[in-house]
Amino acid sequence: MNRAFLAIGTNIGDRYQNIGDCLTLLHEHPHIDLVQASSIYETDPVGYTEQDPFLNMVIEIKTALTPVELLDSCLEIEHSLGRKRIIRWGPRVIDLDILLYNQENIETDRLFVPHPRMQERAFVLIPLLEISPDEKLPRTNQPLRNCLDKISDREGVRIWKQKNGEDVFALFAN
Ligand code: PH2
Ligand code: MG
Ligand code: MG
Repeated sequence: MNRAFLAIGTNIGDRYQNIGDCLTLLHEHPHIDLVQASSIYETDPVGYTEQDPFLNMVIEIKTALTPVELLDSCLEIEHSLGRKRIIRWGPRVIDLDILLYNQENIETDRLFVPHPRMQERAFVLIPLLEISPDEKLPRTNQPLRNCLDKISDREGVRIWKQKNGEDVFALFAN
């Protein structure tokens, strides 16, 4: 079995519902087990700032899927939740990104793992470190905690729903 971390982001429509739908589809996937969830954070948009705030969270999964199979499953889930790609970094119903896959370093046409911008993004690092405080980058072995220390605008990331074991969090083993 492989261990992976996924980032979920949404800023269109009923954001909590979108997260719930996304987690339900992941939970129903025959080759994905939900292990751990972060709390849900509300975050100021990064990159393209003329858009509504996001809800973001990070989850840990176990999977028998290869990285590319996992990518295809993520894209399928985005598609079935109505994701349309219009503006890069623009508003989205759901964004489901692979952050880490074991300690592998993957660079192909379709997929870069670790996610190339995760080290600069407090909306990814804060929830990731909540569930795995000692997580490191592959190859360099750099603790991700050190990356977060270097980011100045962490105040754009606020707890929106504390992880509590109920509702969407009930889908997780831990
Ligand atoms: N995703 C982006 C671009 N900007 N900003 C926030 N706060 N949260 C996101 O998930 C996000 C973003 C592209 O994937
Ligand atoms: Mg994406
Ligand atoms: Mg993304």
